[in-house]
Amino acid sequence: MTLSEKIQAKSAVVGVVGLGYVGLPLAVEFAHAGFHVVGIDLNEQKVARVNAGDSYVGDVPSSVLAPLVEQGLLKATTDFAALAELDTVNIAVPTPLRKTKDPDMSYIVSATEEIAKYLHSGMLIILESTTYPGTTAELVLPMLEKSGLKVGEDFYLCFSPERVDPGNAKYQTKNIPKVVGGTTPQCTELGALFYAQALEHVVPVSSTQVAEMVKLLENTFRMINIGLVNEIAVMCDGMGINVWEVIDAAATKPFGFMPFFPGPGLGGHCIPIDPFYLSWKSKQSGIEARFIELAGYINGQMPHFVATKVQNALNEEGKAVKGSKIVIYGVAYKRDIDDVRESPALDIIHLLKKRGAEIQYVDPYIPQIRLEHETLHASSMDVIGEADCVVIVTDHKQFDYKALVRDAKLIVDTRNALKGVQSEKIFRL
Ligand code: SAJ
Repeated sequence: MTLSEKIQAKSAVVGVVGLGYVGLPLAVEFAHAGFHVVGIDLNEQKVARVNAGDSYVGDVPSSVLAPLVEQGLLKATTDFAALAELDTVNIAVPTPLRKTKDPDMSYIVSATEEIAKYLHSGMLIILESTTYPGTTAELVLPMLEKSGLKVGEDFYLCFSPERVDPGNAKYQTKNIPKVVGGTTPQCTELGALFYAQALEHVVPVSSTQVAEMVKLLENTFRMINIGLVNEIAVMCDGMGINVWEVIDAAATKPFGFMPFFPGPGLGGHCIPIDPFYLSWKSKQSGIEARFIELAGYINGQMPHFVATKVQNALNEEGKAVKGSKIVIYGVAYKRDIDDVRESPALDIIHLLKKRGAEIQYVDPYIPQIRLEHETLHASSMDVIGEADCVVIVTDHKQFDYKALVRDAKLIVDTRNALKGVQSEKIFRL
């Protein structure tokens, strides 16, 4: 049977390298569609938990995972030799930034090295990790063709951006349109056919570079618009205008406007990072990505702006930051999730501690955070009453904002969580 026939008959054995918040949901979707799926991950705990039907990804309930494992449709392993039995392989490994803001391609390279060892005729390889345009053609393809196999004839190679939005109940892997671009037209065709077996909408594009660029445009668009609205917030602060009211009123425009909201800075593992993959690559072609650099600077300045706002608010009470008890209300990088990666709360804590403040934090999703020289454990709501200032950094829905306004002496609200509440003790971004 040809690969195309195997895909349509669902007899193709599907592989997913990287069982994180992207890979595990994808593996589950293909198992759900009736494929035999083999997940490969270096992390033995993750592999053991998948094989026990015990999910560690919020968007994949164990009640969905366990039956697929029991039916033998999904299994996990740390052994890359499993690749020899696979017909398709999706790569969903991390693409972080180095400290120098240069792309860290080490995960993609090591995954591709393993795949190249076991590459055989009739395989479809699809890279999903967010990366700079050209990665698939310039980095992955040559590594795979070292085997002597020819792309578009012996094996097929595509790029398809992951668009997983953790915790989004409305849009999940199955119903988020899936863009896919191949190295050759035949690759694109097979990639599109593959995804069509398990996902609701497939969007074929003409090349891997287009598919890589689509993702970067999406997330750079977001990062730059957040930077713009943060700059507007700083302007409004200087002019004594309530930026939140301005944005809400501007959002009544039924066309040509899309609201973004100011905040304490830019967190997460996508938005602050992905655009620097684009600016890094464009610099190689001699083109300065000035919007990205500027937005990165502005978003990076927001923690400083918040620390100064706290200092000024304490000043109004005749208090110095030094020696003040400050409670950070919410440290996750965005509301209602348990991820603290790149969270601006960490920068704000660092800046206030540097000014001599005593810091505690309250966050039901985050039991502890690792600071430069210490681990801070979450406090209970009781600390609110004794604090000189409470800073709302993450506006979790489950917070009791009424109790906060009742018990806190002074509040700096960086998320407009206390929208409409009038009080001398509330200072807003
Ligand atoms: N943020 C603001 N103002 C805004 C929106 C976000 O300050 O108006 C901050 C958030 O607090 C957070 C950071 O930006 O610290 C990133 O927030 P995000 O809403 O973009 O959430 P992410 O990082 O989880 O982004 C993901 C992305 N999904 C993928 O990359 C597949 C992004 O493309 C989605 O648009 C986004 O989720 C989403 O819409 O929730």
